[in-house]
Amino acid sequence: MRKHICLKWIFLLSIIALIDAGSKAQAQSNTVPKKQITINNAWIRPSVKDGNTAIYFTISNTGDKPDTLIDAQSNRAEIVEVHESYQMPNDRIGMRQVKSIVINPKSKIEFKPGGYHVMVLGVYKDYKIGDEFNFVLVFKRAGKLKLQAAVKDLN
Ligand SMILES: [Cu+2]
Repeated sequence: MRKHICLKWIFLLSIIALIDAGSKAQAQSNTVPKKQITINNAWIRPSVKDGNTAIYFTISNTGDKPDTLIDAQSNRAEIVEVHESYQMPNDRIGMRQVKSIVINPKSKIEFKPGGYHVMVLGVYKDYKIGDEFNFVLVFKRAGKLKLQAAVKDLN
C-alpha cells in the first residue's frame, strides 16, 4: 500500500513539474518585446527612372536593449545603401556608406538631409509626389522591417 502511494506522488509531482516548466517558458516569451524598433515619417525625394534619390525617417528604440541597423534593401532600385553625410576638408559635404548604426534603448535617431540617409541609386521607374517607395530596413534584433516611403519634396 505504501509503495502505491509513493508512485502516486511521483506521478503528481512530475505533472506539477511539467506545468511549471510550461508556464515558465510562456512567461519568458512574454517578456521579449515584440516591437522595440519603430520607423516614423519615412519619405523619399522624387526621382526619374535610373536617377538617384534618398530616403529619410526616424528610428525609435522603445525597448531596453540596444539594436543595430545593419542593412537597407529595396527591389525598386539597383543599389540601396545606408549613408552618412560628413564635412570634407574643402568645405564641401561628402557622403559615405556606413556598415552599422546602433540605436540605444529609449532613444531616437533621425535620418535627415545633411545627415544619415538611405541612398537609392538607379530607381527602376519614375517616382513622383504622392507615389510610394517600398524598402526594407534590417536590424540585428528586430530583423527585417518592411516599410513604405512617401514621395515628397524637401520643405
Ligand atoms: Cu548618400
